[in-house]
Amino acid sequence: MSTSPLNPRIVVRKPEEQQQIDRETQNLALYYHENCVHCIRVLRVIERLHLKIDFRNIREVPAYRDQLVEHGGSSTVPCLQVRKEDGDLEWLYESHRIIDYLEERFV
Ligand SMILES: N[C@@H](CCC(=O)N[C@@H](CS)C(=O)NCC(=O)O)C(=O)O
Repeated sequence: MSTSPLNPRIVVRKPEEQQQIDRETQNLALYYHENCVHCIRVLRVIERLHLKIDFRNIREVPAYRDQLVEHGGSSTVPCLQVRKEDGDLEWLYESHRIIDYLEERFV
């Protein structure tokens, strides 16, 4: 992993590294909506780190909101769903916690 010469905050990876990261991010989904400033902060980090994460807009798809409330325990966004190796789902709330998680795991 390196960073862009034009913008040291933008992560650049070799193709094989990116493929490995893409495999890992198949287990992540972000519940969000577009008018949420906290969501936008998380989305910017996802973009900067070049992560392919499943985006689930709870205003466009009511079923996503239902999943979030039923399994996550709250309708608050952003929320990152993490599918662990044993198949269990973890629901990570709070934008700063989500950002810390992504930066620790993918930088
Ligand atoms: N401290 C939280 C704030 C999240 C928050 O306030 N989200 C709002 C949208 S911007 C929300 O989902 N409100 C509706 C609800 O909590 O059900 C964070 O940083 O993630």
